[in-house]
Amino acid sequence: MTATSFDLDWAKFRRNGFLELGPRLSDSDRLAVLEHFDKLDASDRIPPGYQAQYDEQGETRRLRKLRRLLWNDKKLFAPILHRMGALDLAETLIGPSAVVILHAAFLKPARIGTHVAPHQDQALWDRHLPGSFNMWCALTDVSPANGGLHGYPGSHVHGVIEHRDDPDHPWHETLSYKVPELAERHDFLLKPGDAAMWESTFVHGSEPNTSDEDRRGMVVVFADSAAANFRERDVMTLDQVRSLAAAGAATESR
Ligand SMILES: O=C(O)CCC(=O)C(=O)O
Repeated sequence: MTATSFDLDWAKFRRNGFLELGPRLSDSDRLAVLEHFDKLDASDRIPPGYQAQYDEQGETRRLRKLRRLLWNDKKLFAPILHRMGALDLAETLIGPSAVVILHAAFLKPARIGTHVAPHQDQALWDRHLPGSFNMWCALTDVSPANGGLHGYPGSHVHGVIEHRDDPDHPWHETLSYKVPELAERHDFLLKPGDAAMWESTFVHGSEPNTSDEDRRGMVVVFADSAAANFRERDVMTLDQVRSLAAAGAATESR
């Protein structure tokens, strides 16, 4: 499979730290992913490789986050990452040394979905991964009405900012204390299948979901395996994911 070059406003990306990419995921792929997550949400035996986290209230327990999607289900996710252009985007921005380091779902369930406090991804990693970026894809509508997704334009230029313990956020240290000093918040307004991308020092987060509809998103993170000191082992190269995608396509056409 050959790479398609992405013609995007890279100057804007460098300036703001993020870009909205418009529609990237087809409805059929999106519905396949949602069906997969629905099955896992209904199951009390999720494979431990997904490192499932839950939002809970009273009797209700719903999936909040799943990790390592590609590693857990290569057959489903490799062709989808290929078709949504994630691999080509990584090749355009980073080059052929780009690798997938993370692939996760943020599933913010209706009524009980909790917030993701403002943070920089790079600050939560224990190693510096220069040039890394996220491609986040909406699986449902995404707007402030359902907890949405937001970020702070230009926040990436400060490099990694000190994160602090946050009593309101059990999942990780946050930048809640810093928000008043950041530029005006940008709320992403995404239709199902739309995607956005951001640099790993771009400050972003989301609010609780008080609506009656789930707000679901899937994120894939790429880093440059040719960067100095790169020592991630459990990664997938673009060629590996493309071969898995090609193998999936061959099976489907049989
Ligand atoms: O989907 C969300 O609510 C947060 C996403 C996020 O923090 C991430 O993709 O790094």
